[in-house]
Amino acid sequence: AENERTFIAIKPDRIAEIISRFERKGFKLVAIKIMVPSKEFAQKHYHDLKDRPFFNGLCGFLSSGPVIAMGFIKYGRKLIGATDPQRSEPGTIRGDLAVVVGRNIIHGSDGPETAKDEINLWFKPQELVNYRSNAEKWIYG
Ligand code: YYY
Ligand code: MG
Repeated sequence: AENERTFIAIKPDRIAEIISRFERKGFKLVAIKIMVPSKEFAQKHYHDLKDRPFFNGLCGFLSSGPVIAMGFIKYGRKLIGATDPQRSEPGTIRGDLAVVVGRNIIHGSDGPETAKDEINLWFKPQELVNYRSNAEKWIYG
């Protein structure tokens, strides 16, 4: 649907390059901030994976330093690439910029429903901005 959203979280290396990939593809940035998530916050974010053996390390990694959290309008995961960077296609963010699975530099929500939950977890309603981009004005008048 037209209003589907994606939640993206990245580690602070290559911020500009990663944002520009979404921008070039026409994703509209509606929320952004930098924060250091607590371990408890990371556990909430990854709650679906709490029974996996890598859960503790993964939450430790997410809370180990600053994270840039972003909400985009448009849903899609193709730009991100497969979970394991060794299997991500060249041209995807993970394929081009990541090396090991436990440190794969970018999180993207796995569907429009999860995206809603994740945007609600990471952002307050007033942190989401409504606007029309220049491309939308140009195309739709
Ligand atoms: O959605 P995506 O990030 O592609 O994969 P998930 O299955 O949701 O796992 C989240 C996160 O966990 C993944 O980005 C790296 C880490 N992980 C891991 O360290 N080892 C695995 N075998 C699977 C996932
Ligand atoms: Mg996932």
